[in-house]
Amino acid sequence: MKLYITSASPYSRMARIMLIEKRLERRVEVNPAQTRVDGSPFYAINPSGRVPYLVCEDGIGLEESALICEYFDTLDGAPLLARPAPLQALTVARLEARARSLLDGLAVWFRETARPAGEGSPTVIRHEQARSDRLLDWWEENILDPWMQGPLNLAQLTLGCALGFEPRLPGWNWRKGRPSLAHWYERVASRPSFVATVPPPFVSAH
Ligand SMILES: N[C@@H](CCC(=O)N[C@@H](CS)C(=O)NCC(=O)O)C(=O)O
Repeated sequence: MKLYITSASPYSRMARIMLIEKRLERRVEVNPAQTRVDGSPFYAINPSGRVPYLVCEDGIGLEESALICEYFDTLDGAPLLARPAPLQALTVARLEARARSLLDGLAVWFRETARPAGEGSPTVIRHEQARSDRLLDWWEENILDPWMQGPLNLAQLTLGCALGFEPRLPGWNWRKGRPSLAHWYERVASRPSFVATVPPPFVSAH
């Protein structure tokens, strides 16, 4: 299998973490992809141009980080991710959606920051900063939910990658006033799979 990633992408990081957690290093070749570049050869592999992207052994292509994580988890018939019984499925799905909202907003914030000088929108950045503040306050109140404290699941993986996006957003101090969330994060971030996939710091060109 071939996994296409960029080292800075938090979505790619989710797939890379699962690859390590599931010890799939020998089965999956990890390839850096060129994203957001005119004429990138990656567009011939994945028409959406997004990472992560997995080309399975039978040639089928999968996009979406959560889907790729689920796929990796099912390969050996011994799933690692904690899954609720069907009647509780909504409980975990709603936590995962909340974490995904934070991650999606941070990705937009970063993208605006990284645009060429004069092209980033301060209005969009302010909007995303306010959104992340509200969501982080919500997480500070809800991080003791049993599904966030128990074995790893997609909600924890997504939230961990959102909070772990901090090297890409210089000056973002999500820990301030959120001791429970900071405590929770220390445990997740100490997993070897998280340690091995920390994104590189962002250095602004302007
Ligand atoms: N919902 C997708 C989001 C993936 C995504 O937006 N990836 C970004 C990198 S962080 C990307 O590939 N951007 C390139 C582009 O938009 O052309 C997922 O969960 O995998």
